[in-house]
Order: sequence, then C-alpha cells, then structure tokens
Amino acid sequence: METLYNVDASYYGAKIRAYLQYKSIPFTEVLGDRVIFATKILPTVGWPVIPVILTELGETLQDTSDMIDHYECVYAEKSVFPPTAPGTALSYWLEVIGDEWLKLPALHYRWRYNRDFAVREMGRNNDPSATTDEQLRVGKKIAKTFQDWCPIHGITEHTGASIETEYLEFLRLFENHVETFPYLLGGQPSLGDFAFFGPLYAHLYRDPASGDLMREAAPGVCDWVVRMNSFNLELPFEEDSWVDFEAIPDTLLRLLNHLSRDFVPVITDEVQALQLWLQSSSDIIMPRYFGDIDFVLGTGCSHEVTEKRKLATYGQWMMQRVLNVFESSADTERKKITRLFSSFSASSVFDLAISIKLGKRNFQLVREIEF
Ligand SMILES: N[C@@H](CCC(=O)N[C@@H](CS)C(=O)NCC(=O)O)C(=O)O
Repeated sequence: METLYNVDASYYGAKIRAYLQYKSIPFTEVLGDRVIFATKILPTVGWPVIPVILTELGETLQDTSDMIDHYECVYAEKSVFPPTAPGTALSYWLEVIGDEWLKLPALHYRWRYNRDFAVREMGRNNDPSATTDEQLRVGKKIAKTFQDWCPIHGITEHTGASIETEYLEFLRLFENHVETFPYLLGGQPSLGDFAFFGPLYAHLYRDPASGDLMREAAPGVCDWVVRMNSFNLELPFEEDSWVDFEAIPDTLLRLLNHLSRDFVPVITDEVQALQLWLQSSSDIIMPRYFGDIDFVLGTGCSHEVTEKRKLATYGQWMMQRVLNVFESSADTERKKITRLFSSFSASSVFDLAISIKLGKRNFQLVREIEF
C-alpha cells in the first residue's frame, strides 16, 4: 500500500489523490503536518514540499508528474493518455496549463478572497493538536510563503481584474464543454483532467468564496469536480471514448484557444530565456527563478494588461514532456500533432529549440549532461 503525505488545501495533492483513486491504486493518505515534514519529507526529499508518496517498496516519489509517469508504467490499465501521439501531446499540454497557468486564478482568488479560511486551515494542518491561537499564529507564517508567490507569478493589484475576467471566461467555456463531454478529452479522464482538478478543486471549489462563485457561474464544472472527486466509488464509465484528435470538438477548441492565447507567449519566452541563461551559466542545480520578464494577460481584449513575473526554470521541464512526444513521433504523426496544435494557435511551441535539457536528480531540477 502506498502512503500519500498530503493536505486537502494542496493543488498538486488534489491532482495525485484523484489519479490514485481513478487507477484503483491502494493508498493511505496521511496528513502532512509538522511531524511528517520533519520526520518523513525533509529527510528524504531535502526541502519542504507536498504531496510526497512513500511507495510500498520504500521508494520516495515527489512531483506529481513523476508520480504519474511512475504509476502509468506499473499500472497500465485505464491509461490517462489517449492511444495516439496527438492525444498524448495534447494531454501533456493540458498538464502544463493545469499545473502552471491555472495558478493565476487559484492563487489570486485564494489570497484575495479566502485568506482567513486558508490561514486557519494551514495552521490546523501544521499541528491539529495546537490551540486555535497557536494555529492562527503559525498559519499566518506559513500562508505568507504562499501569498508571496502571487507577485512572482504576476498576480498583483494591476492584474487582479484581468485574471478574474479570464477565469470567468474559462469557466464559461469549460461549462459549455462539460455539457456534452464528461471530461476534457471525451468520456474518460486524461492527464489534463487531473492537472485541472488540482486548482479547480483544492482552491477554486473548496475555498468558500471561490466555491460560491463556481457554483453560481458554472454548475456543470462543479459537477465535473464532484465526478473527479468520486473515483473512489469506482463509478462505471466508458473506456476508449476519446474525442477524435483529428477533428476535436468545438467546445474543446474554444477552451484550448482561450487558455493558449496568453500562455503560449509566456512559456515560449520563458524557455527561450532559460536557454540563453543556461548557455552563459555553469550551474548544474537549477535555481527556481533566473530573472524577470513582462507578460500580457487578456491579449487583444479590453482588459489587456502587462505585468512583470519571475522567469522560472520548471516550465521548460514541463514543456520537454510535450516536445518529447513530438520529437519521438514519425513524420505522419508529427504532422497530425502540428495540425491539432495549429487549430488552437499553439503549434509554435514545437519550434522551441531546447538544446540544453533539464532533468531531475535527488528531487532537484538539474541541467542534463550528456556523456
Ligand atoms: N510540481 C510539483 C509541485 C508541488 C508543489 O508546488 N507543492 C506545493 C503545495 S501544493 C508546495 O508544497 N510547495 C512548496 C514549494 O514549492 O516550496 C508537483 O507536481 O508535485
């Protein structure tokens, strides 16, 4: 049986819990309180992060993408990847969007409208046996770390209104899609659903003010959240019910267009800047951030704004997963992937030249050195 160290408020924790339930992988969930951090997470991973899995065989897994890669090899049934290269590339693209881009509404709404709730919960998770006053004191300290991520991602006073407009439009488009399709890529969940579920459940559904907003603006999305949260019930569903990746449904196309419009330039600029930085540096272990850059939200709309954000190293590692599918595909498949991504104006990501790749070593992001 696997052990999942987690807290309910965690974005990535929600992603992996739903995945484990969907795959019927036996696990027990243990609250990641201060004792677990001190005795289980820090000694193995080396830095404070959640979720972490201790496998039945005693292996430590950190990072939900690595966890899913691991379990997809061990448990081939109910794959979260469609059986075609375009479907797989699209799944990884949706994972990058869910993991990285939906941070904007998730962090914005949590820290602007649900701060007290989140602070109390963080204090309680840290030490369920402490007094309420003590939980509040520690909760404020922990919350500060997460709240400080807002300006790092360009979530500021200046971008707040735009983030909300973009999020409401996202909800509208996702609502339209789930009126016809139970999941992003058809009748069964894919990697993208789990990645979207992280922010949409842990922050935007569970946090009280955000939950009210979602229930009012997008009841069908709430139903999707509930569906994604009910895999432990082993509800029946139709397998091999993917959309046609050579002619994806309009509702999905519109959703992808909306999400890709601002994100393609963000991730492209970030990867290109990192390649330049890597050429001029000899660092093996990657810093989390390596500079600042301007980015645009709401491109071409009346709510368009420009703001600064930090350039992160992690985005390239996530994009390598998308590009690997393209690079390892035969020409005919590459053409299909390009056609699919062109349909929502994202095919330029395949022009990214990543000559210096990143890998992982001891739970750290490192420059990949070829021998
Ligand atoms: N990409 C990682 C991210 C994990 C992550 O960012 N976890 C948050 C909580 S939801 C955390 O503990 N972050 C601490 C940190 O990054 O310093 C994953 O997929 O697991």
